[in-house]
Amino acid sequence: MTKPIDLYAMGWQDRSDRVRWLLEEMGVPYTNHWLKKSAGEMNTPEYRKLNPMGRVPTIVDGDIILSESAAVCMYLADRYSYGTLAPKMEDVSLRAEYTKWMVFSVGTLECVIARMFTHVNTPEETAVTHKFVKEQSELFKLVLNPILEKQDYILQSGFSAADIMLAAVIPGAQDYLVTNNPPIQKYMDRMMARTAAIKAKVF
Ligand SMILES: N[C@@H](CCC(=O)N[C@@H](CS)C(=O)NCC(=O)O)C(=O)O
Repeated sequence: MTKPIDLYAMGWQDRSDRVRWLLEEMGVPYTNHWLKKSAGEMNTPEYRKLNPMGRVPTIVDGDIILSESAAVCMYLADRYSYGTLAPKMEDVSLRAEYTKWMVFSVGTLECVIARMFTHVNTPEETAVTHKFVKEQSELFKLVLNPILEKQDYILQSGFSAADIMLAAVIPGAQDYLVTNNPPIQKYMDRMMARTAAIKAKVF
């Protein structure tokens, strides 16, 4: 690596937090570029060249320009922590589990949680949304609790980028998934205590 990775973000608590956390865990040098949405900085021709949708996070790592937080974290962990924060391809079953949790975090968990920001335009709609998130959270507990009751991290092999993705997303459903649910509460306590997470101001 010749130059620090450029990380484009809006603020500490957007989806760039998980990327920053991973970079801190790996000790990979990076430069934060804080974009002010209100000043149109996500809409400039220069930024749209990096991310045509004008969203964050985006990274530039040499010739690589990449967006989508899960893809960014998978790329970075493979490139800079292969075999440690990202299981190796030859560890077939571990790698399969890892990939599942990376995709689950954004494709299943975050999709549901995101409704609480968008489907809340009237009191009636808000009630329906919260009922849905509550019900879905019961399903999430069915897959997460048995694992976190028996191990500290989502993979049996130990802490990985999959924990970063999961733990960065879970707090969005705090009331339904974490509160009064000791396995996930304790997991989140462990994640929030990590030096890299504190440095990256994820929580
Ligand atoms: N699936 C994408 C979602 C990216 C996304 O929507 N990011 C938000 C910030 S967390 C954003 O850039 N929103 C644009 C806006 O608010 O105008 C990812 O995981 O990176």
